[in-house]
Amino acid sequence: MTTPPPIRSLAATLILAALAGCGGGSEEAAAPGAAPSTPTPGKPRVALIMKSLANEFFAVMAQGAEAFQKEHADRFDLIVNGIKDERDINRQVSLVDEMIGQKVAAIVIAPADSKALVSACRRAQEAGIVVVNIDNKLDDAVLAEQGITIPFVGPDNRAGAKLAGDYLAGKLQPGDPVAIVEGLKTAFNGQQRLLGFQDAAQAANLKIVDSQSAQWEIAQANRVASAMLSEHPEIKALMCCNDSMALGALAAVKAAGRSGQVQIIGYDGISAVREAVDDGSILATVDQHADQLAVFGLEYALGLIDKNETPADRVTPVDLVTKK
Ligand code: ALL
Repeated sequence: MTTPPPIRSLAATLILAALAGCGGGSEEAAAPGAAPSTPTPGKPRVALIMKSLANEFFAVMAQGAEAFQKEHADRFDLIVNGIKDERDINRQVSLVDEMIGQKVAAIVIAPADSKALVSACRRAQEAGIVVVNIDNKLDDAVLAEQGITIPFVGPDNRAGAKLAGDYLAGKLQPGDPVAIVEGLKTAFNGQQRLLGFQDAAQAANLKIVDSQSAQWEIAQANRVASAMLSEHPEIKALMCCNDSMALGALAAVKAAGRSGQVQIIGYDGISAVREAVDDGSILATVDQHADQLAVFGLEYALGLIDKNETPADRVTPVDLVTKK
C-alpha cells in the first residue's frame, strides 16, 4: 500500500491527538468527499460505510474508493461515510438506515461489530439494496438466524496474524513470555487475529502471559500495554491486533524505558507503523491493502446491481511487512 503525503500528516495528527487523550473524536461522521448533493439520474449511488475515521486505515480506504470512483465516474456515484471512533456502533447502524432512506443502489460496509450490524444490513436488503460486506466479516450464525446471505470480501485474518506471529517467533526463544493486545471483542477479524497470534505462539512454544482488549484504539492500547509492562516486566513482546494499538504499545514501551527489549508487532500496514518498522522500533506489521479493500467491495457491488445473484466470498491478499 503506498500512502500519499496528505494521509501521512493526517495520521500523524490523529496519533498525537489520540495519545494526548483527545481520542481523535473531532472527525465528523461523514468523511471527506462524501455524498454527491444531487443524485445523477440513471446513475447508481453506492455508499461506502466504514469504521473509525480517526484510524488511518480507513482514511486510506476512503482514498482508494474515491480514486476508483473518479476512474469510473460514468458508472456510479459514491457516498463515503464513517464513524468517529471504533466503538460508535449505534452511529454505524444509523448510517445504514440513512443510506436506506437515501435509496442508494448498494452499500459496501466494514462493520464495526460482527453481530450488531446484521439487522441493519437485512433492512437494506429488504429495501432492495445490494449489500457487500468488506474487511470485518459479519457473524455467520446471526446471518443464518436472520435468514440472509451477504457476500464477504476481505482477508484471512487468522493467516495474516500468523505471518507476523511466526516472524516474531523467529526473533525469540522457546518459552519466552509474550502478551497480546486484542481488538474489539465483538469483531470477527479481531477474534481471528487473536487466534492467529495464538497459533504462532503455540507453534514456537512462546508463553502468552496476558491477553486483553484495547478496542482497536491507540490511547487504550497505551494504557493496556503500560499495565502489562508493569505487571509482567518479563515480557519479550507485545502482539497487537492492529497498527493503532501497536503505536499505543510503542509509546508505552518507550515510556517504560524498555525500547529495544520488548518487540512489537501490529496489523494493517499504516504509514506511521511502516516508518516505525523501518527505524526498527516496531518489528513487523501485516499489509492488508486498505486502499484496495473497498475497491474490491465496490467492484463486487457494481457487478451485483440489477443482478439477483449471490456471489462467492472473495479472499483478499495480506503481506508481511518487515524492515527494508
Ligand atoms: C478492522 C480493520 C483494521 C482496523 C480495525 C479498527 O476492521 O481491518 O485492522 O485497524 O478494524 O477499526
